[in-house]
Amino acid sequence: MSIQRLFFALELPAPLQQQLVQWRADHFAEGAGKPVAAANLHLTLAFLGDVSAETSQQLQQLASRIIQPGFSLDLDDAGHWPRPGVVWLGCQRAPRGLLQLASLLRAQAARHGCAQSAQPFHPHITLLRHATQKVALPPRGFHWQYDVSDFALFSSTFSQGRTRYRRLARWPLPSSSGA
Ligand code: 2AM
Repeated sequence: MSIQRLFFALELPAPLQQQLVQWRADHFAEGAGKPVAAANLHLTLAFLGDVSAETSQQLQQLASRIIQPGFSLDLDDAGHWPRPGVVWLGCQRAPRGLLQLASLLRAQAARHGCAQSAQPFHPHITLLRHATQKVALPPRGFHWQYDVSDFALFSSTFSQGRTRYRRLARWPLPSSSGA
């Protein structure tokens, strides 16, 4: 049976990925860490780890039954976690819809044997990895906003020194106005 490394995440619109990459280049020193490729910028909702095709199918079926309106995400916060060496972008106030969706996916994953971190969920987009030294963060005042209208399941593979994410399935989060 094939095993895949999977995670549920929010995809970022391609123009926003490009804007973030530009902002990162403008505000972080070159040696600050290893930049995540533009196409790989995402917000993880639930990390599943290495799972069987059967578990993947079960979790996809549960994901397809989620009925939840979309929400607006304000990216207006950044931080540095020196221990995992992550520089991230996030939100000062996470929208309730985001927390609900992540909580549901994480609970479903845990029930299917995908161990979830004991750390509280802190929604973030990883910008730099291997950032274990002190990093100067840009002053507050930056802000990107986008409307989240779906979530997706991705596989992650690593080969020839590159991490590749591939979207396996996507589910809509309808507009809350019903439009
Ligand atoms: P990160 O960005 O904080 O490193 C795909 O690997 C995604 O899953 C990444 O966004 C990564 O989060 C997250 N991830 C990888 N390994 C993880 C783990 N052991 N626990 C929780 N999340 C993990």
